[in-house]
Amino acid sequence: MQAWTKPEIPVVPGPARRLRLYDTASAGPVEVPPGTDGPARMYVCGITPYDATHMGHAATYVTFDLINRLWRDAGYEVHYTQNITDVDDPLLERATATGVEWTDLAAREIQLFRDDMTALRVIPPQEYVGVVESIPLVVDQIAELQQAGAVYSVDGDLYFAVKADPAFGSVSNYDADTMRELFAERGGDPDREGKRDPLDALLWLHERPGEPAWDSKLGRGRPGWHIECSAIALKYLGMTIDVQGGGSDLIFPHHEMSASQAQCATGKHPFARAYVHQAMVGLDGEKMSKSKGNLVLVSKERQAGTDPMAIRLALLAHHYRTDWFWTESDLLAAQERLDVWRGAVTRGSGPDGAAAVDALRAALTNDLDTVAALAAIDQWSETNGDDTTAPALVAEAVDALLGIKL
Ligand code: 5CA
Ligand code: ZN
Repeated sequence: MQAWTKPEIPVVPGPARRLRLYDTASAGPVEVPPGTDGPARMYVCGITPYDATHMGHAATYVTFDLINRLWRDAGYEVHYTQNITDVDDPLLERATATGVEWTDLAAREIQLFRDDMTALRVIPPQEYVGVVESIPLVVDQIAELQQAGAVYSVDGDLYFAVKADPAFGSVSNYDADTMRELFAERGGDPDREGKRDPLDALLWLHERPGEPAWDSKLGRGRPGWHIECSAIALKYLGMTIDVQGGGSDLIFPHHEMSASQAQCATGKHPFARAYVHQAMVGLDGEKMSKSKGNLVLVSKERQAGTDPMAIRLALLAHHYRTDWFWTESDLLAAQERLDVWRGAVTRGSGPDGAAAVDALRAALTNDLDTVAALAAIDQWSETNGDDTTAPALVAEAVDALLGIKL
């Protein structure tokens, strides 16, 4: 599938720094990629296209865009893949509820997402891959799992046996009760009769009346959720990737399952060197989510005339590992900051530009500390100095590293 328009990315002079990120699996910092050879490989879970793009989605894709930018700054070639869950229960349910074709709904929301990502200056992935166009790939992946002895059938539906992966559980490190609870909450079916383990995950759902289905050697049906990300990541990036990314709502079961399935299919471990998770953005005391309907949409804000750079700056004002609630004042503060920064980079001179750029790099490579990064640019903007090259240099660095065009 076509991604979206790539923004210009200036090359910033001065020594880059290596990136350290908090890894959910080891509950500590890791340096990714581990060596100096590229490419750096990242897979980020994409949207289920039925109500895009809310500020939580935007926070997630802006966070992983920072990783992309910092890797490029450090001289790595970046290989980035993102999926689109363009066939799944919530999408089909929304289409039925609103009386539209599921394919039309998906196409409309994907286009909206592309436009939002372009406006927010998010660098597109090299491969932007839908599930519908990946059915043969997914089927082959399930067949590999069958060969590994990790698949069984319940009334014609195929399941992944989590016990087949000795490392199952090591992404989230959740206890059994938590896993079961989250599995039930997030699309799983722990109580289905005939399953060997309540946590075993659906790989292939045989055809249901009135639902889309595809012919395959597994029978006529459609893929379960987690296998799409294992299959697409393995096909385009291979083992072992540097970063598996998404929101913290995907830690379990989604990232646990997609990693386990990839590990079982390849016999290699681990699927990713770092599992990186954006904390949840909420509204009025609750997680912002399509199912709850409490959404602030990027597209609506843009239509209302909000500068997309102010939206991006509002998101960056919160550290990615802290849950937060979106409010109108986030946007007002961001617009104010944007005005100050724009004023500062059009001055004839400012404080030491190289020092400001280094402070920006130091903050961002330290587990994406955007709060410190923004403070460094605030300080530079609010101080006078006689470095005449500084305004242009700082504007370039803010563009290349934060993705904010001043
Ligand atoms: N298609 C699947 C992933 S394979 C999915 O979770 N789609 S989604 O549309 O629900 O979410 C898209 C991305 O945004 C995911 O990475 C998800 O973790 C993240 N996300 C969803 N809601 C929020 C939120 N409130 N705050 C932060 N990130 C969120
Ligand atoms: Zn995914």
